[in-house]
Amino acid sequence: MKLKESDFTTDFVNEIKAMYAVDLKDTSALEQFIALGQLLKRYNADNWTNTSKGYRKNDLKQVYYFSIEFLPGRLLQSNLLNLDILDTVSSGLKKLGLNYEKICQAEPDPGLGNGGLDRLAAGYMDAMASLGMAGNGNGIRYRYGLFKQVFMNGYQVELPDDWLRNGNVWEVRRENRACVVRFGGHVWLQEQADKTLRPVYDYTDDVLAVPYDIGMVGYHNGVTNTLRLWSAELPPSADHTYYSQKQRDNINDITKVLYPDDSSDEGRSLRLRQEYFFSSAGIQSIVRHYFLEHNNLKQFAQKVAVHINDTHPTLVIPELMRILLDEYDCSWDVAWQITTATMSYTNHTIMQEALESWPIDMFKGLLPRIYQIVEEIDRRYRNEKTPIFGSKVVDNTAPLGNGQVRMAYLAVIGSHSVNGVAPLHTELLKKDVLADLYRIYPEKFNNKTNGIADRRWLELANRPLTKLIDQRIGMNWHDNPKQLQTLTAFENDTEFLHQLAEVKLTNKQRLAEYVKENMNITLNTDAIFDVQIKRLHAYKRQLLHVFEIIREYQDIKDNPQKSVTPRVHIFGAKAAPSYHYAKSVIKVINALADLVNNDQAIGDKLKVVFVPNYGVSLGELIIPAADVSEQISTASKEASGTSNMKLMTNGALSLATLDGANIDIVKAAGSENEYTFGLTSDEVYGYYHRGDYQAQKFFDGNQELQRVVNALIDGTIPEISTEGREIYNSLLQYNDEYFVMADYEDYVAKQKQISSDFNDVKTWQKKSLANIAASGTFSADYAVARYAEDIWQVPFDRILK
Ligand code: 8GP
Repeated sequence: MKLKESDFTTDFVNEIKAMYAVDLKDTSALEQFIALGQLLKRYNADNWTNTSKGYRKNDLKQVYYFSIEFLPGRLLQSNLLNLDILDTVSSGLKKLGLNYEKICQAEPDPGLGNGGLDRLAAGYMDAMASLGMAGNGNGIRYRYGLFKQVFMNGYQVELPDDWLRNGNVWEVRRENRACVVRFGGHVWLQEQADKTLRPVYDYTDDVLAVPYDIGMVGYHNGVTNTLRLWSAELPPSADHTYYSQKQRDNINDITKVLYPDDSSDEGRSLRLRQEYFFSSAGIQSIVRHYFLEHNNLKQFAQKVAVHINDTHPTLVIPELMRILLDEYDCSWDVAWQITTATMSYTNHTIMQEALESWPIDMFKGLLPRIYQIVEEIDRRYRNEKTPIFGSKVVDNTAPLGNGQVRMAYLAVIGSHSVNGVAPLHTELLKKDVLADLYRIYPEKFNNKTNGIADRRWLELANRPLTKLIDQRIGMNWHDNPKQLQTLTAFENDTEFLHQLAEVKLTNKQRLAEYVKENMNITLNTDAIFDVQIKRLHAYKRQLLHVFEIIREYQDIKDNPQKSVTPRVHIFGAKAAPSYHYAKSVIKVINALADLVNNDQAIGDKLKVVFVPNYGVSLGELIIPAADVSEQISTASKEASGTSNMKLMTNGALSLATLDGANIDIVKAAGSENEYTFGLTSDEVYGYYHRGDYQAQKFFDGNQELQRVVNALIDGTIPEISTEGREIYNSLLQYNDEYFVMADYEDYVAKQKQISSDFNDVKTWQKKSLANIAASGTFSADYAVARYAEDIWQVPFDRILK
């Protein structure tokens, strides 16, 4: 949009007055942020209205991306960038004597997600809008996010993430689009005058689903799509006095917290209610919207694509069936044909424990009509497939089995497409996790490698680098990130490589300031910034990184005179509140940080920083400052990873196993520009098949490793006697489920190589450049374009070459 700076400053001052009835100088950064958000919403109102009108007028096929979580990050800067008014607004605010950075930081991080698949969903929303694609998001408006992580005495403590305390300036409540979602009660089939059977519901618990819409602003194209988040409320028509406090709580609880504690039955049942709640509300709203322009169901699957992001929204399948059968009198066959043609599913993990299933009793009690439909899907599936594939395969893959409703199987059976998120992951789905279903439906399986919102992670998070790139190759890459490849022309340009190093230093200084201010640790910005940022999980092997730190520490202590390349090891990670092992690793890292950071003999040769409360905003600060990107999961376990891509585009070199999308990163940037190590996924599976992995052997065969592992239990690191012992036992008594011991030697060798290579600044920067140049291919724009072409069959405007 076009905006004159003077118009903006006038509008902004007026907005402040209208909202707060005080002078600008008397407002806080938070108030300024909220006023700015309001103003932007107003500036963008025509775009938003016209986008929906345009889709309707042209009867465009719409994609509905269902995800139980979205992790958008702060929206102010990305909205400004996408509206093409970032410079005008930031300089206008400066003219008004305001601190633009501070205003941006006043925005709370939306507590609507927690990790990989949620961030991916948010990035895809941005990409859909930027491609001019009719893409809608559908999720839950959580009152509280996952948790705010603080460390007390080195332990993770979870505080409520009250992110909505000051409201959410980007959202619009649309009470007139609310719908009712039914839980529990009895369902029976009543014969109608025309002899058909219709379900009748008695004694249900009805919940009002109220949508809150957030505009998803496209990049420089005037498009604004909608992310619709549902909030659970008491139905308004009912007399509230008839609701007991318990009933009210039951309703409010549905959208209260992001991730209910699933270690209890109550928590699990709440999670199931959340899943049906947003699936049902979303599907009801889609059908209602479809019928605004159509008067029969014939074109439904040509006009609507529903995407199931991981298994949590799988109930969209039986819910659409329910509506088609019960409310539109479709035959089963017609309803099933429409449903499967509409649905597609992405799997995000091969970890068995993350493949959701629900005890049938719980499911049936909570969702009786949906259960009847799932039963019928199961019955028909068995009838159709058993004669062809035999009862063993069918028993192993049917929606109902072992007393459970198996969500992943239901998702595959009820969708026309199933995709993994990196080539290796997709192969493992076919070969292992969903192998039997792949035999039955080979045509459904395909790969869609993940992509990242590069505008957020490069253009916004790393303005100095963006500026440098623009100076060299112009700005076309902003529209078509693959053009970053042209940067390779400068791989031997000493001046450019020097400038790259300067940019990195600037970003490291920025991070160092934050760390000093918030954690009172002084960082040596000449050191290698070695970064591992991701959820804390045993398979991601933060422990291997810990081992390297212990090794470095012991080495410096043993050889105080030896010259070393200084290192700063940076972690950011939340552990699930009930994940005991992960919390022990946090404690160990913090204890190690205390030991190392306070040892005079170590000085600034080695520092360990565990930044609390890692999230999108901290990522934006840490990633541009990274020299090394730790992607060290056990091969086969990380479906794709996306921090690997974000770090790559910011010029970090990967220290990586051949897992997930690391493999594709190494291919794209060239293996000479990354540090790969460790078992391959075939080797890991080899151990599984033979059953002959012996962690003890690796331990016995390597004295250095023995000393490192022993440091967990011999008092080297104070205050971890319990945690250290647990981890020690997980390695030696329980045989090291994630092959940390097997990969140690190779990992350390690569770390040593890094320490030596880092000193050759020019060669290092050349490698860094190779990473930046090759990173464009991992843009979410391309990923979403592939989904659109292969799975959703929806058109989009921007042609990416
Ligand atoms: C994550 C994968 O672990 C990660 O490799 C991938 O990059 C990301 O999804 C996006 O595709 N998976 C999850 O977050 C996940 O499976 N979560 C479910 C357990 C809830």
